[in-house]
Amino acid sequence: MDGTRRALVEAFREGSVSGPAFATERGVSRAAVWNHVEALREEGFEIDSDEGYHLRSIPEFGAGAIVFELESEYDVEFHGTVPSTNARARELAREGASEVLVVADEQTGGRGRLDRAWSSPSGGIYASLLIRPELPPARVPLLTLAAAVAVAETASDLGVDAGIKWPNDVLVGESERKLAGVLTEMEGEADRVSWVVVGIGLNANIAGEELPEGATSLRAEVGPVARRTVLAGVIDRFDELRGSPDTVLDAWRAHALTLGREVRVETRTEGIVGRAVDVEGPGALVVETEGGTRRIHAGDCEHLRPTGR
Ligand code: BT5
Repeated sequence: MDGTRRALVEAFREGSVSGPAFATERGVSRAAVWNHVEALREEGFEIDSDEGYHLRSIPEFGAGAIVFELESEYDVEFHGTVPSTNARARELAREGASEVLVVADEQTGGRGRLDRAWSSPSGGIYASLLIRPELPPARVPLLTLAAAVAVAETASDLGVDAGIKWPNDVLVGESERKLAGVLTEMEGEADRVSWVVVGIGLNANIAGEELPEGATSLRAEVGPVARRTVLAGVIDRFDELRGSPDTVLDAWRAHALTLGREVRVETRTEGIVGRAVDVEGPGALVVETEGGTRRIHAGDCEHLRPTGR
């Protein structure tokens, strides 16, 4: 967010502030202050102007509100409803855009991996980050792990008992109900990525009854949340991990529910049963089987026994 606009929101949040005094203090024109106020009002910020300006509320969700909370520098495109934020981000990628976060309150055609459906009622967080990292395609799975870490840590900060099932499911509690999933899509050549879209679906302010079986939401776990703050927390943490890729695997291990567990992993060609012992770069699950050690790069993982947590 523009520095003056951010300072203005911070100042008006504290109490009533006179527009001219703020303008003088920041060294900007009164008209500029007025323009910022009008733009914020259009974004849904409630600003009183009886005796000076006073910020009454920040919208729970929306482009302006997310940009206000975000520390990292992404453009935000917000939709009340959209078929799929990943599909929209792919479209933007084809138009040449980058560093854009596409967000929706609801999706009508949300997708999981392998073209599965992602249930996306209003009240969730559906977000797709379009980036053009300097990475060989083979290292892209690291970004998926980073996104799962960012969600798990943000949920834990809210008091949710969240952990990660390989590679990218964020699950809650002993019954391992699914809170979030990540769908990464990319285009590139052998040695260089052209673009990556990291899509995150996080059940936020959704009632349990509206979710598929085996799923949970932040609302069901800890009550309603301000989605702008939750999403900004996830994206800023993701941005940090993206900036120090060498820390991703350890961060992932720290939240892993899969390591040390008996698992069954369905790959495209076979089902592998064994004990998951580690994750290796760029995101392979290491499984000890009766026939020896296997490194699995992609698949669906099932935890075969309860955690004992
Ligand atoms: C995932 O797929 O977990 C990745 C989901 C990514 C969704 C985001 S939302 C923003 C962006 N735009 C999109 O169109 N997609 C991304 P997968 O591992 O294949 O899991 C899919 C399975 O999770 C489904 O088959 C259901 O069993 C279950 N499921 C569907 N909707 C769910 C929900 N809202 N919460 C929990 N589980 C769900």
